[in-house]
This record gives sequence, C-alpha cells and structure tokens, in this order.
Amino acid sequence: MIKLLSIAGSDPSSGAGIQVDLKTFQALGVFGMAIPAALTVQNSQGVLRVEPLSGQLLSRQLDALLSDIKLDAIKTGMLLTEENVEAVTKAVKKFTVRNLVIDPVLRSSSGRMLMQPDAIGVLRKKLIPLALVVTPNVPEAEALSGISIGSDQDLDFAAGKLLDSGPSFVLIKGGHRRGPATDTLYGGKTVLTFSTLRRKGEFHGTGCVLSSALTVFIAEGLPVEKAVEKAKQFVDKLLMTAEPVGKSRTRYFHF
Ligand code: PXL
Repeated sequence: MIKLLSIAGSDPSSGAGIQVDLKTFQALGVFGMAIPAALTVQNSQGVLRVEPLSGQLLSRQLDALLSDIKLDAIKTGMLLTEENVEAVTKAVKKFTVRNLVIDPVLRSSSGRMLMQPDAIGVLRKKLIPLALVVTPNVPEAEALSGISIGSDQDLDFAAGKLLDSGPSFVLIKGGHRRGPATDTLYGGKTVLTFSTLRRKGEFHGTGCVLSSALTVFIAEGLPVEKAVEKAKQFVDKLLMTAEPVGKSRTRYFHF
C-alpha cells in the first residue's frame, strides 16, 4: 500500500488544501494522510482569513506520524509561517524524506497572502533545497528567484536559480501566462514542456491537485518526467468536469 502525506492549509470549501489533496490521493488509489499547517476561513468567493497552527503543534504532529508510519512521499502546500517551514524542514531531515514535492503556495487566486513574507526566504533557503520537485507558478517562481519573468529566457533563468539552491527538479506552471497551458520541467537531461489546451473559466485548487497527483505518481516509482506528464493529464481531464459549488462561478474539481 502506498502511503502519502500532505502538509498544507485547510480549505473548508474543500477545493484546495489538505481536503483536495486527500481527494486526489483517494481518486488515484493510494492511502492519503494530512496534517494541517494553517486554517483558512474560505468559501467559493475567496479566502476571508488565515490562521497558522503553531510550529510546535506542527512539529508534534509530524513527529508522531513519521516516527510511526513509513511514508512513500510527502507533499507540502500552504505553510504560512517561518516557524512552520522550519518544522517541516526539521522533520524532513530527521526522517530522511526523499520523495518530497513542494508546492510553494504564496497567494490564493483571490490575492490573499498564504505565506508570510519572512517565511518565503526560509522556504527558499532551507526547505526547497531538500525537494525532489518544486512546483511554482510564474508569480511564485518570480518571488522565489527574484527574477521577473517576461520571456522564455527569463523562465530559464528563474528555473536555473531555483535549481542552484538544491532541488532535483523545478516544474514551472504556465497557467498564468498567455497561450496554451504549458508547464516546463527543468532538472532532467533536457528541458521538457507539457502543454494542454487552455480551458475557459476560473478554477480553484488546480495547483494542489497537480502537485498531489504528481506526488502519487512519484511514490509509485515513475520517473519525474513521466509523473509530471500523467499528473498534467489527470488535471486536464478534471478541468472538463469541474463545476461551481457556491455563489461564485469559480469551478471546483469533482472526482
Ligand atoms: O490554491 C492555493 C491554495 C492552497 N491551499 C489552501 C488554499 C489555497 C487557495 O485558496 O486555501 C489552503
């Protein structure tokens, strides 16, 4: 049985965060576990408030779980605070987690900060170096690399800078750029691009589902290149059946 853990924020509307991570794990047939690093007050119209769990409480949850259960992979999402980034870093080192996928969530689609400014540097310096794959979107890649991304060359520079800090792969998601939805994977022998049609509309939780599916395929032993391809296909299929759940037109994935 493949056992995975998501460490991320809670989204009560369950389209993002630990809730959708667990749905993704379930849909793909693995045993999913989840530790909340922060709570959000949220509905389909946006995030109203964010509140972290203490670094100590996150550490206790990690120690309890990881000292007992041998996990095949871990993914992180919204961690919110420097304390929480430190807590995850400590656990990843202590329990020598190898299959670590980091979705460096910084903001919600509605613009709410999901990572405090002083935590971003710690994420970049301490946790990202330990990752197998980091999955920033373009604004996140800009914030983490300090490079403003306009051209494909900027994308290469930003990815190179992130790779230099230590992760094995960087997947920059192109959903925020124009044209088809093209994600670019750096870190292998060649740079690979993965394109799908741009689906019309606003979607909630796309990044969470992609990184969770990617974590599943990596835990199953696929090479990262293949795991990215399969995760991207998985998301693209779900985009076609996504539906609004509340007053907002934003569509949610249903599995
Ligand atoms: O989609 C980014 C995201 C991740 N995690 C949580 C969120 C959001 C966006 O709202 O609430 C908990």
